[in-house]
Amino acid sequence: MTNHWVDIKNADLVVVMGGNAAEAHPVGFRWAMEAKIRNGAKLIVIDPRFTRTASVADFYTPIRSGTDIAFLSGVLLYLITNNKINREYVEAYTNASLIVREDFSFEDGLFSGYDEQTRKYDKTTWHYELDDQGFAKRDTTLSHPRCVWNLLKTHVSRYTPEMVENICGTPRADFLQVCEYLAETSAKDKTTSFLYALGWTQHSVGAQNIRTMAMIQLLLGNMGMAGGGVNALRGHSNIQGLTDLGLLSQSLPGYLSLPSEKQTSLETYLQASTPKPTLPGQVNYWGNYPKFFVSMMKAFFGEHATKENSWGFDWLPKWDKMYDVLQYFEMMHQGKVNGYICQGFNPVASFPNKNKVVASLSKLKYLITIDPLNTETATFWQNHGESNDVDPSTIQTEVFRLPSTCFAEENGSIVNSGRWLQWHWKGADAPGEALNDGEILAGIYLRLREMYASEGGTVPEPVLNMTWNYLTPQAPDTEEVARESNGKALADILDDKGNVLVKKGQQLSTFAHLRDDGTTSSGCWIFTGSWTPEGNQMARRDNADPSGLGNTLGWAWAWPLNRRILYNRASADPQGNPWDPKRQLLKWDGAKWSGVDVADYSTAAPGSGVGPFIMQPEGMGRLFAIDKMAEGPFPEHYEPFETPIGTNPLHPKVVSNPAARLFNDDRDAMGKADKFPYVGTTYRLTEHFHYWTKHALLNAIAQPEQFVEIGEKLANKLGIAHGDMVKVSSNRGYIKAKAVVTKRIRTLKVDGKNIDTIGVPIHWGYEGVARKGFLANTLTPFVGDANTQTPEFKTFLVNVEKV
Ligand SMILES: Nc1nc2c(c(=O)[nH]1)N[C@H]1C(S)=C(S)[C@@H](COP(=O)(O)OP(=O)(O)OC[C@H]3O[C@@H](n4cnc5c(=O)[nH]c(N)nc54)[C@H](O)[C@@H]3O)O[C@H]1N2
Ligand SMILES: Nc1nc2c(c(=O)[nH]1)N[C@H]1C(S)=C(S)[C@@H](COP(=O)(O)OP(=O)(O)OC[C@H]3O[C@@H](n4cnc5c(=O)[nH]c(N)nc54)[C@H](O)[C@@H]3O)O[C@H]1N2
Ligand SMILES: [Mo]
Repeated sequence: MTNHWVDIKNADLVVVMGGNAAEAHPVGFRWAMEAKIRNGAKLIVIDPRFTRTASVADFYTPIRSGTDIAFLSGVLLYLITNNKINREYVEAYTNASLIVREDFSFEDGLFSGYDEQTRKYDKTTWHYELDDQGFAKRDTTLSHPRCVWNLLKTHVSRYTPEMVENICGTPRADFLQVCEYLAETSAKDKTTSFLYALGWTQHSVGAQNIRTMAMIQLLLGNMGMAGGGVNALRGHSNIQGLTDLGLLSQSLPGYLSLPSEKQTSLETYLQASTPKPTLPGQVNYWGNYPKFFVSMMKAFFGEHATKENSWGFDWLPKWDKMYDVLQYFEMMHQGKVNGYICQGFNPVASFPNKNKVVASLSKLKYLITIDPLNTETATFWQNHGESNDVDPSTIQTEVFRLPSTCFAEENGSIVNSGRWLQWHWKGADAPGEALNDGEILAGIYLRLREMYASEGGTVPEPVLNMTWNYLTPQAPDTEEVARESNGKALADILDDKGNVLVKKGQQLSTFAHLRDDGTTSSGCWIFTGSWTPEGNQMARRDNADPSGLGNTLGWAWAWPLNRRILYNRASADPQGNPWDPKRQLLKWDGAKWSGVDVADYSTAAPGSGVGPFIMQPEGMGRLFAIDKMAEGPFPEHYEPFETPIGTNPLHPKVVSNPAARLFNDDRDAMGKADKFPYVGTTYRLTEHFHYWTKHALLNAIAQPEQFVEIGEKLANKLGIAHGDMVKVSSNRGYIKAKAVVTKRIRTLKVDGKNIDTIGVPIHWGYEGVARKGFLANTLTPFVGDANTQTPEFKTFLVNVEKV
């Protein structure tokens, strides 16, 4: 979230699209209700199903799953044509006025630079035209034909209300009603908050779904505003912490990137990772990359990391390709992986194409699961009848189960969707022989280190040189790890004039004090400030809220630097006056910004032209994403890989995302609408949490067994009655389930055809105390988003029969 949970109450319009907050985030959803009931906000829902969120909304309209880019691009067109934008904001704070290279193009569904062989883009042409000094050319009158604004207008011109209706199946009048709701919040004193989750991310175009919405927020002038923002409602309670700490295959803590094999030296790596400003005078905060990186290496390797050995750069693994989970299971499937450690992850249940996952695990030599529960993954080798019909005698994988504790059984911090690090305290001791994850990992690490020390091995340095100075090495305290993440001074840190800012040995209070000369260490730069000389900031529990805007700066601690609303300088106009006085976050006092939030770059004077989007080299929000997105600088509608209409009404030559993550055998496993005519979509229920709570009796009683939802019209046509047993099949397998016949799912008219959707909740399997049965992911396709590799769980093709 750029904003945070409590801030939702400040919105005039809450749009839930690509999520079902009432059901999946029932506690946080109170802030949407607070906006509606106390502040008179409107709540609208756009979802293929009439959900529990829709049931309390002011307005609901359906959409065909996988078509939100068309819908949102239609909104962009509406806002532009009807001049319902915050023009001043767009001109000053977005890259609308920057001029794009002459050789950039878009034709027949493809942007310039596409290579069909590698299914990748060369992004060189997606860049600004630069002047002699290397700065982007700009036309503040927005009249240059190649300024972002005019390119955007041309790009979205195809997404007329007719086209939106034709692609999305949303009735035109409903679509226009949504446009009107949004348009109202282009006023300077009105904001929209978008709440989304998997309904947007779990698509082969997931990241671009979110970009399109972010572009709407820029046009409306809603970024940086209380009650505005781009608000991802995160899933697992600490999944925000997972990305913050860089637990993805190409990441390092604090959104640094792991070097690639092409970056063979510290110099080439830092050069590639440290951007130069693209407009004069901009903050370009990522320009500090070397300070974050060197400080992290000092936290990893301590005294072993020196200037002479490039801070241990050679000890980091270098990636040759992405090792996201899809890639990894593909490699396993090809027999290229020996062992797999599965920690807090149940891929047989949660990953697409369950039969492929089981076949992949069957090729391992060993599998380790670290989990408090028995999972389908741990018992993948057992025959569970129709739902897991394997022959154990043919599977050689040795499975080790290491029982772990659960989060409530240890101290630690959890980062919520609003980037708040909240400290929590252990509630109870874990049963039996369970150890916490830290102890398990420490145990494995210390034994490996012993083996490297006594037996040697290839590249022993990363293991032997790692800092491990915890009081009890085999059981690091979460407090020690938290202090390490925050970081400290390794020598006296001086300012420009030679005054001591931080004394040697002291905890740091801000990442502004990080250095690239080895005198500071910090495990995760964005967490600097969470554990200062004043102690654990995450444990603070003062909920005072003087402004009434809900920022509660004394409650827990938010990264970065306890800032609650990102880009908050954009809440004031270029002269420094708040766009909306009742949403005033900051005030300029002649020397710095301060107020009811921690200012984002507090010393940039109004009128100085220092853009509020300080992480971007141009200091502006991007309507044209110059070099980031895998499939194009503008979002474009591509059909899901299993498309019910078999074509793309905009450009039949390029149907689906040309840069999506897809392996050859999975392409062959895609089904077509002739055999699988219905759209399958998967989702969760309040009564269960994924695949854990089927182990808990009360949850198992509340929702005892797999069901699927079928619209009345289709059910009548197929002769299926409420409570009948049905077989739902895709080109990858089938499940059997009880039919719930419902009015909540409508038949939609798309590209001249009637399209029906089958809803498949995800929570059951063959372990636990709920009724045993199939795994929903038997049905889903093994294809991922081009940027995040998130699987396309939300749209695929199925058939339904009564059994
Ligand atoms: N009770 C409970 N709460 C949970 C979880 C749980 O298992 N149980 N899981 C947690 C986790 S890890 C996560 S990530 C979150 C997920 O939170 P959500 O994303 O809110 O949950 P889902 O139920 O997966 O899907 C949300 C909605 O997206 C809709 N949808 C599907 N396709 C599309 C589309 O193309 N466009 C639009 N506009 N909507 C679409 C679906 O119909 C569904 O209603 O929930 C978290 N909260
Ligand atoms: N078809 C379909 N598939 C989906 C989704 C969907 O919407 N549709 N949603 C996807 C999403 S968003 C998610 S997040 C995934 C979830 O996928 P998983 O993360 O694989 O599913 P969980 O059941 O949450 O599994 C987490 C495991 O962690 C264990 N655990 C709990 N606490 C601890 C701990 O402290 N330490 C350790 N070591 N283990 C612990 C639990 O017992 C559980 O077995 O599913 C994905 N799969
Ligand atoms: Mo999730």
